[in-house]
Amino acid sequence: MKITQAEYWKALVPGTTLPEDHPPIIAFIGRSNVGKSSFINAITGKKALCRSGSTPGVTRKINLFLINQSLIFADLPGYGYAKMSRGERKKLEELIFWFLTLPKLRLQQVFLLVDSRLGPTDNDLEMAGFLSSRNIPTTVITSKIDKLTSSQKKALLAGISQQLPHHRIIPFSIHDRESMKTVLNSLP
Ligand SMILES: Nc1nc2c(ncn2[C@@H]2O[C@H](COP(=O)(O)OP(=O)(O)OP(=O)(O)O)[C@@H](O)[C@H]2O)c(=O)[nH]1
Ligand SMILES: [Mg+2]
Repeated sequence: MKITQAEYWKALVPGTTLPEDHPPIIAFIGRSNVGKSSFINAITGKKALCRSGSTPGVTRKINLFLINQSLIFADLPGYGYAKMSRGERKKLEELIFWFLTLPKLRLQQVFLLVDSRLGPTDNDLEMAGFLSSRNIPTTVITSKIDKLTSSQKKALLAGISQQLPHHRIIPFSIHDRESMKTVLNSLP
């Protein structure tokens, strides 16, 4: 897929609805600070499309972006940020599950981002299980692969594919053009 157009469409919060004939959605999910917003910016080639940052908890809403007038990218808040208050964390987690269980949601695919350095957390494995229980096609993106040496990369990827054996796994870095091409080629 070649992305020629990417623009902010709208934020989705409980109470707002989507038109029934909305374009199919690809959603980006993962723990806080794993690199979801940066990932969208990298593959769309628009550095400031999504707000990203070094402090976790940057994305607080479900932000929808219209891609090539025919597809929606959904940038979700992250889960599992330990320093957030329990109430705030719960609110974001509820928002994620509210979205994933919206009736008539045309969710085509999820990109589940996992930090290459940490491997899947319990929350990531739980999310992967939830997505597969609902038959939502899921690709695992191992983010920030540039932070690893090549031997670390091998060992970590082997570990991750053991923990998530039924998933396609794409190693990714916002600094690696080849990994961006692989992701874009995997899109319809
Ligand atoms: N080195 C490196 N840093 C990255 C990469 N991807 C993201 N980052 C950095 O990681 C930090 C978090 O990125 P975000 O894109 O805001 O992460 P997020 O998953 O959207 O975070 P929340 O919105 O808080 O859930 C930022 O400082 C990014 O610059 C990558 O591939 N390599
Ligand atoms: Mg974000």
